[in-house]
Amino acid sequence: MSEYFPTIPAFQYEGPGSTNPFAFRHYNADEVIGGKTMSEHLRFGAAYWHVMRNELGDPFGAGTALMPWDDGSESLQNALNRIPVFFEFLEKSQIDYYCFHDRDISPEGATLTETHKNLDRIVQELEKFQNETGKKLLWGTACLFSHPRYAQGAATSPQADVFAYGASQIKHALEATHRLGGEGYTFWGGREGYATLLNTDMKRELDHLAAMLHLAVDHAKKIGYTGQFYIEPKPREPSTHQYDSDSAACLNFLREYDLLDHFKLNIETNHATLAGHTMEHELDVAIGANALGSIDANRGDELIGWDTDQFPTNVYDTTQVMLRVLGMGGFTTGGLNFDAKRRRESHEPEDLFHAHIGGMDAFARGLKIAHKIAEDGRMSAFVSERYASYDSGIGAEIAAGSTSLDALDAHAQSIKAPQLPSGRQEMLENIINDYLV
Ligand code: XUL
Ligand code: CO
Repeated sequence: MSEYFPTIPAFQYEGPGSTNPFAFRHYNADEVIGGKTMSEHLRFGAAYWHVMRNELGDPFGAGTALMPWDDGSESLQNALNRIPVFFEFLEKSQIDYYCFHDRDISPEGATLTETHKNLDRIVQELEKFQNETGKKLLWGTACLFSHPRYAQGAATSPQADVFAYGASQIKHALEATHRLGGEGYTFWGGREGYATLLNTDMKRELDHLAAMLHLAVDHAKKIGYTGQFYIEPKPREPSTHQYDSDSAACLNFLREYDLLDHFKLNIETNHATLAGHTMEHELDVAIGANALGSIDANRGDELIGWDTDQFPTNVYDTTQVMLRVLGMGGFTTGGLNFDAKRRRESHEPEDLFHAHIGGMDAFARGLKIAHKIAEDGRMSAFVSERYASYDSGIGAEIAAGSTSLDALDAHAQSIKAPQLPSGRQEMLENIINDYLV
């Protein structure tokens, strides 16, 4: 088999003292932490769109990425040529999963029928490489935001024929995901929103969006696909407002349209911050509804107001994420998909490896630290104690919904003015820092 990355060795774990840029300092796939191996906890995924298709352009300049294996064409042969490159990348990086949009892996044809034929051919090839390497599909999706036909939305387009085109793409992307054993199927509605309310019937658009999701759920049942559906929140960009703007908006939409039994959320760090939330906030909202499915692992830039999709390197943040993943008992169908790209200046193929090794090590450290914090128990004990007044007496009656305003009025008038214990934020921050060293 020819090597596309001849200068890059297969990564090994060498421990924290290593200075080898192609070795893990913290990610040790088979090391057991709290009863599971690191690879079982972290379930890393690589994004086909960033690894294979991102040319590293920005709004002011053309792409810079060197991709000697790619002839730059939109041909089926070029799409086939990328596949062995991607699997060599996955193998050398010890990344077990991947994710794709239909249009990342396979080009549009002259007709929609030809487009679907292209996808079938590519899926056949991906299946072969999955079988040979043991790599797995974390989730698939359809790209319903790049082509000009989707400029005014796909499921929320004012044109029913565009809706039908989108539905056709979803049907085939779902079937491809099913055939490849994909553990999930994601909806990210990049254009499912509006540029201005002057021309928008929001209620109709939301009804249509829900109709599309119901059609996908029905089709999954029909073909026997039992993977998990996800919605990926993001507030804007490319549209002015996206209906799936944050975790709370998605959950409300899913509840309103009777879809909550079929969907969980795929939460992305940079989307959380664009929504004006922390990642922890978005995760807690989802976990509270038992709806955290998967994570698109990346980070934004504090100084740039758009989706910079940088690799996660901040151990404080990865610790916060892993505290929550451990707290909910781990991923089931989901994982940590690196929806992240190199900077435009990092244009050499080897930068793909530096980027992913950094993200994997940052999450491995986050996992180890989060596990220690959980074992220590002081953080969770503090939070339990903070709400202990709801465990008995009048608090337990409030929590159980078995009291009334009359009873609370009588209680409040019979007691001394309430005293508040400290929230101890700084003490808790110090506990986290104790474990970061
Ligand atoms: C865009 C984004 C998407 C989704 C999949 O910001 O995150 O790549 O993850 O469509
Ligand atoms: Co994403």
